Amino acid sequence: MGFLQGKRALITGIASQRSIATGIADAMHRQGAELALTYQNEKLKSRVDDAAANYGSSIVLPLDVADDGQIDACFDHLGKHWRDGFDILVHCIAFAPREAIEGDFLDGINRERFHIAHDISAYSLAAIAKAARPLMKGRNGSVLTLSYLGAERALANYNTMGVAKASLEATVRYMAMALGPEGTRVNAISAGPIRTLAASGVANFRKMLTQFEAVAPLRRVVTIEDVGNAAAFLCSDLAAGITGEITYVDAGYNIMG
Ligand code: 0WD
Repeated sequence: MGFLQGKRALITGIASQRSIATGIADAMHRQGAELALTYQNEKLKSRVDDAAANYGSSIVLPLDVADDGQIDACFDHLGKHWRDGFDILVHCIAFAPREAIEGDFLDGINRERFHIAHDISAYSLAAIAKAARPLMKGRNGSVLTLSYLGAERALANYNTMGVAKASLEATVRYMAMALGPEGTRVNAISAGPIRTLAASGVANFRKMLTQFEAVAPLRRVVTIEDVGNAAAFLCSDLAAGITGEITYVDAGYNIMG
């Protein structure tokens, strides 16, 4: 029996088979969780429908986090399927305009790009958790998001997304404080670089992977399976004492000087 048997999980951010959200959904499914999935737009719907079929899930809902109406509708619908609530909310969503994630930080930033990056990559965590709150209350549930080392170090090209990830990590701590008294934990995984659609937007990503492998103590990059397994653990009762934490799944890269 898997360690997520009896748990219900809503997973956002599946954009392809390479998405980190796919690795998390696979791991949670293996551990016995019942899954619901969201898709950002009609272009991604059929892919997410196929993924849901693989997991034996019939709950597939539209969710563009830029749209408050869709956030409300998503959790209204979910409450109709899972009337007595659900246990796990996985946030695997980020976006910044390309100009804001390449070259000189100040050349690339402006008010609108800053706003979009923070809205989609950081505020959206609070927004969906707020909508999910009544359905998750009192179930020893868990919220999980994905961050990156650029939140705390100045890394070439990550730029405005690094600032948004710093905001995301602070949001994790404030949400942990708010939701802890009702039994809900909130954590982030800071993943090492993985080649996904979102990563292909970051300039010189391939070079970054090569440098990463040379420096990381495990001398390898991490996979979506690595992140998925850690996510399944953090969202399970095995991690009942962990909240407000940023857990590195990065082959040890962040400890190196
Ligand atoms: O190296 C990496 N790939 C790392 C990713 C290292 C560390 C962290 N992360 C983070 C990302 O910043 C993100 O928060 O992991 C999370 C998942 O990213 P991913 O798996 O690398 O990327 P991808 O497969 O592209 O999924 C991200 C998805 C979007 O994909 P695209 O590429 O189509 O933008 O986020 C979703 C979308 O499906 N997304 C949205 N979902 C709902 N509403 C929105 C939106 N407005 N915008 C983007």
